[in-house]
Amino acid sequence: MTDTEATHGGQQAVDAALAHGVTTMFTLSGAHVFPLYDAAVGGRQTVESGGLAPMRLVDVRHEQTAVFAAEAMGKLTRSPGFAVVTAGPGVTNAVSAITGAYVNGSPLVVIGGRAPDARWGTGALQELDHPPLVESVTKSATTVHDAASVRAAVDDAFTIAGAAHRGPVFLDIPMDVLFTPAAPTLGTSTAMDRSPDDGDIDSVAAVIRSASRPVVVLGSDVWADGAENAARAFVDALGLPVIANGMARGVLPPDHPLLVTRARSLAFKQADLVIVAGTPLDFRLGYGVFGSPESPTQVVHLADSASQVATHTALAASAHGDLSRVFTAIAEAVSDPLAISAWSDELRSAALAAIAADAPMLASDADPIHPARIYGELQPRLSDDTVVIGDGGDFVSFAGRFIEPATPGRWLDPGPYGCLGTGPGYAMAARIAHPDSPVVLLMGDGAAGFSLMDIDSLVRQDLPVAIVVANNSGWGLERHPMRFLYGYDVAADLAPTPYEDVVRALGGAGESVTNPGDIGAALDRALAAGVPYLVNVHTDPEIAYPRSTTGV
Ligand SMILES: Cc1ncc(C[n+]2csc(CCOP(=O)(O)OP(=O)(O)O)c2C)c(N)n1
Ligand SMILES: [Mg+2]
Repeated sequence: MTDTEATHGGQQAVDAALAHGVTTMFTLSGAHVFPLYDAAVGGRQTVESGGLAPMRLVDVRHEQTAVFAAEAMGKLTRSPGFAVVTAGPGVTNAVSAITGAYVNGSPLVVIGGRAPDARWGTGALQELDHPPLVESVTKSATTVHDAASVRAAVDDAFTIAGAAHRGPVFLDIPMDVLFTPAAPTLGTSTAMDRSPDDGDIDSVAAVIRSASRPVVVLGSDVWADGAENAARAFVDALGLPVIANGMARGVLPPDHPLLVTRARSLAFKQADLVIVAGTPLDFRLGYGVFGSPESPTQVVHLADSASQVATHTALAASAHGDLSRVFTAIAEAVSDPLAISAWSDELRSAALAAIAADAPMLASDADPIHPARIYGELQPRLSDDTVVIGDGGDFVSFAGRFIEPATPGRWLDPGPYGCLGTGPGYAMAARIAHPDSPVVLLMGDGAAGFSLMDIDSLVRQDLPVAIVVANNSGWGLERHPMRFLYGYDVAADLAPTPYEDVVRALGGAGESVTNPGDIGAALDRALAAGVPYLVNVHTDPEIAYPRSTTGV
């Protein structure tokens, strides 16, 4: 078939997605989007003969799971994930997940169905003008009104979503436009010039050269921009200690002498320069204010694009562009390693001391179970390629502290938008993107309630995942801050529900654990199960993750 043959909009959209290397469409059914399915499966003949479908169709039980899964494909593969949702409630159910992708900078294309143009304004089923709803949380949100333009519009959507700074693109296609065959016109995408500015690089280099206690923070965009090797070469060449966040965790392996993530507060207090790369200067980084008011620390911000360079705080210097080129250019401009080994050794020692100090907590025999004990058992069972996903409050904060990934791009946390319920969707994507790697999904019992029904989708589609729920019978990360602020808590209690029974009913398996000594064997069974397997660990409701702020 040539590109100029008349095809329906679903075919045009799927052709465009395939041309961008997309292999999976996540969806929940609705008649408004049937042509997209028809194209994905290759039509009736392919389905009836059991032939090879052009694109894998993964259907779920709630649209948010479809979009969380597509977002996670973007995070894991660094090219846009793809979700299709039906008109009206299909789109509104997708909004939180689209927003998460926007805040996380995850490349994602979402196509929504839409009531037919020919009926617009007459009260058609699920008639809703979606783009204004998602405009503020997407890079682009438009409606395709011309049947011949679907291919070009979807092609552009993938190009825009995948270009730094990455993010979601939304398109809706009216039913009559989508069902009507037309000869597609092709898009014309142009590559952006992402070279960093020489002057910016020189300024950054000058600041770095004069620092005596610098520290580097590597964030998710380092991974998203494919800059993990350049980042490592940069810190190795200059001898810079590193704190890793988000998808950049694992850029330096746990035994690397410059990895000082666990000495983060000491580093931020005493550094004279913090170089933040590939992540915003948001609440997770004290809004970019380090040191003390008397001697504030200098800050350099390196971003994947101009729009991401912080404007809310004073910067000593900044640079933006292709992050690999940014790192390489700065390393060349600084040229010699800094004479800071006493400082980096001090931070590394502090990090190792913090890790050593955790040992008793990780081995805790407390009854009820201390949540840290779960990590004590999990740590030795994680292979270097395991994808670890966190969906929850305190339990996931403990994960951030105790799990140090060996490679980047295999740690999926809720990100700064912090939307609970991502877990099953993220796990689905991890299992598809890395079919040969173990996938461990860590969930709070509260978080589990948002999307446990989508274990059904994992079961039906033969996507085994080891699920660990830390069941503290409540919303721990709300219970304890409320007690701290008010002296009491409300709306924070849940029951010690046997969530494994839910998974069993859906065709998976699982067990409850109340004895710390039984956790390890239960994890082994979960990892070997070959089906979604939920280990429901009943943990002490009184234990809060030790934190200094509520993150507000
Ligand atoms: C969709 C959504 N609703 C509410 C919140 C607020 N919130 C943040 S953490 C948290 C508690 C999570 O409880 P759980 O998953 O059981 O983990 P725990 O803190 O108990 O370990 C809540 C309700 C949120 N982040 N996202
Ligand atoms: Mg909980």
